[in-house]
Amino acid sequence: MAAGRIIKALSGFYYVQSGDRVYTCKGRGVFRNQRITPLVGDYVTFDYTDDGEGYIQTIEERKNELTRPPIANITQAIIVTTVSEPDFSSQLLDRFLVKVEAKEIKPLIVMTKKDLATDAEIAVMYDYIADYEALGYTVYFVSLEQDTSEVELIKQHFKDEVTVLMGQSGVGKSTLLNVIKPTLEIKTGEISKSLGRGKHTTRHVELLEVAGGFVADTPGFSSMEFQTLEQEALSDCFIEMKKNKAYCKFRSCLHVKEPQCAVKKAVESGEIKQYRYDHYLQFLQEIIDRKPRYSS
Ligand SMILES: Nc1nc2c(ncn2[C@@H]2O[C@H](COP(=O)(O)OP(=O)(O)OP(=O)(O)O)[C@@H](O)[C@H]2O)c(=O)[nH]1
Ligand SMILES: [Mg+2]
Ligand SMILES: [Zn+2]
Repeated sequence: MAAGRIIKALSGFYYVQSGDRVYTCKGRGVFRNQRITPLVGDYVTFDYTDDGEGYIQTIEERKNELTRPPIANITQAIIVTTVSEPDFSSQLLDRFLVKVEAKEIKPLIVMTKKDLATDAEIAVMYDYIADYEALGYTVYFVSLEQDTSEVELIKQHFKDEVTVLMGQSGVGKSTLLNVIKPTLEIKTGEISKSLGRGKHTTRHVELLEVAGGFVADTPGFSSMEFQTLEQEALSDCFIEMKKNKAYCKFRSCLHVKEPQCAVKKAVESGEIKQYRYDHYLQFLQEIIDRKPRYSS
């Protein structure tokens, strides 16, 4: 029996890294019966034969898990956005931040394609960057191919982390990894021109060893719903609201129309940015309108 971590899942096989070796494992039948699916990122124990093939026996309790991408025990998310191609959307950035905050994953924001932006666009981005930095987030704004010293700083963040790259298709997630570790040679592409709209260049889920940590590059997706997040939990995912909500008159306050709401007061005073609050209201409505989900 040995212990390791699943670094890749493909066609019913789980590739488990233990020490310097990778073992090709199958899940025990009991997992199927219990409807447990081993996930990339799972810490497992497994039996194996001399040829390096084995069966996963136990799965350690997960610290967290995501469904898109299906991966467990993530410690960090790098949210990649662009200043143009595709255009920057603070709403989309907040959507990713909410996802990440809800799972207690540490976010890092990387804005790419600085070289494609006009001075006016760059100025707008720096306003946003000041806002997000004031919230406590770390933000890098770079041209991935040109700003080598800044990319070097981003690289430092990978060490000892299990990182997921998130962001729309075409923002430069795979490019970032290629620049940091050229031997990866991940396929990248311009979605709108050569491959057609919405066609992803990144397909399966795998943890790659990059700069002293593990990273999952994932295909970008344009729609992202809040499938399990509850109404009451949403304001905790806006870190500036989380601080204020303790002072709302009602403990169940959703910060919409309730009297003596500390969050709304902070919006009026400018302490909370109007656009962040608008996104909160938008996401809240999406959660309220969400169709109930029935298990099986
Ligand atoms: N000019 C410029 N182009 C960039 C930059 N970063 C990425 N690109 C280009 O943007 C295109 C898309 O990059 P990818 O790395 O494939 O994007 P992705 O986020 O991995 O996309 P998906 O895998 O589809 O989700 C490629 O042609 C890159 O060369 C940048 O900072 N500046
Ligand atoms: Mg990619
Ligand atoms: Zn309130």
